[in-house]
Amino acid sequence: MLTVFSPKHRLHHGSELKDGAVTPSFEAPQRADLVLARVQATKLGEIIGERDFERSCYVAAHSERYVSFLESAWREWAETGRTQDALPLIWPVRNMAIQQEPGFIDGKLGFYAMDAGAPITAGTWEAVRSSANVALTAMDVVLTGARSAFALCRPPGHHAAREYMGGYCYLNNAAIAAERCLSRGAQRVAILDVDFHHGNGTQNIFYDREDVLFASIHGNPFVSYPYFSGYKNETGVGAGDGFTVNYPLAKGTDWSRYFEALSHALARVIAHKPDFVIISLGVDTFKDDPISHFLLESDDFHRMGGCIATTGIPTLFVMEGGYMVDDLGVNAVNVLQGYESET
Ligand code: OKP
Ligand code: ZN
Repeated sequence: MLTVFSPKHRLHHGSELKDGAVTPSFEAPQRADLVLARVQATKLGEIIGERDFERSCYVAAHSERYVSFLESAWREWAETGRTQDALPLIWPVRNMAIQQEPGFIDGKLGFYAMDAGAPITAGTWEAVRSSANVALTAMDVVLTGARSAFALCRPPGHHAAREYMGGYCYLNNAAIAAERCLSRGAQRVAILDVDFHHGNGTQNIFYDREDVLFASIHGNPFVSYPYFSGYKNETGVGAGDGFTVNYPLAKGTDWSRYFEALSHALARVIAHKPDFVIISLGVDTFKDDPISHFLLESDDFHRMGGCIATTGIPTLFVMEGGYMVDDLGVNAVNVLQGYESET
């Protein structure tokens, strides 16, 4: 399987609030470098760099004003004389003016964010853009006939919605890749999100759409981030009703219970008859992940890849989360090798 990777991901390294204190983010540059090292060590396949894509490819999944905000946020923040990461400190909530973009950067940060987990630094936009370009480049490899490809994206994307960032995510790489398929003639796409956290951003982008199925297996939002999205009764709206499928699972979920949900989700994916499948590949379902509560073992990721291969549909893997860095490379590449062993 071919891998697409950009060293530009290293331009983004931010901080986050953990237990009320500012600390270096779990979503650190070494993550992508460790996955790349494992791709190399296992000789998974060729590794290529990303191509550049038009801004309109990002706007296909996001609003114009949100992309403009991402492009200029660091400059606007730095112009006020501040040098630390830009983090929002106020958000529009129930019954506030949530349609009007503020004119000052501090207001814009809250307007375009769901949490304080997506800091903007000097290199953030370059890295974010490269991450989306990695996904687009890998998608094009599958669009031109490969049965699969691996987009080694960083930063991740699945919490980024049409008009907000959050949870380490800025541009939604998987959604941008899905829009790419459709613009290149695909009729239907399925996105299966196996990251521990609910892909609220991807759900948001396609919630009213019948052409893009979104299925997600994740920690029950009643007790897990992102808390306000990912319940079973969220099934889509309008024409999209029935095209969002959520599988919230309990803390302590192990492979046998995970496998049940995965089998259901894959059956739904196949029923959609998609031209392409996109996997939002988070491996923070691992038993030792520092911010998650599932119990998958490294071998289970190999099994997961084998299950995904049973669709027989061309598949793009897009890297999302996974924070136990000691095992991250093995776990992520196990999915890809498990997939290849069944094709
Ligand atoms: C990203 B992905 C807020 C940070 C809370 C965010 C977890 C994001 C997970 N200060 N933690 O789905 O792996
Ligand atoms: Zn996650």
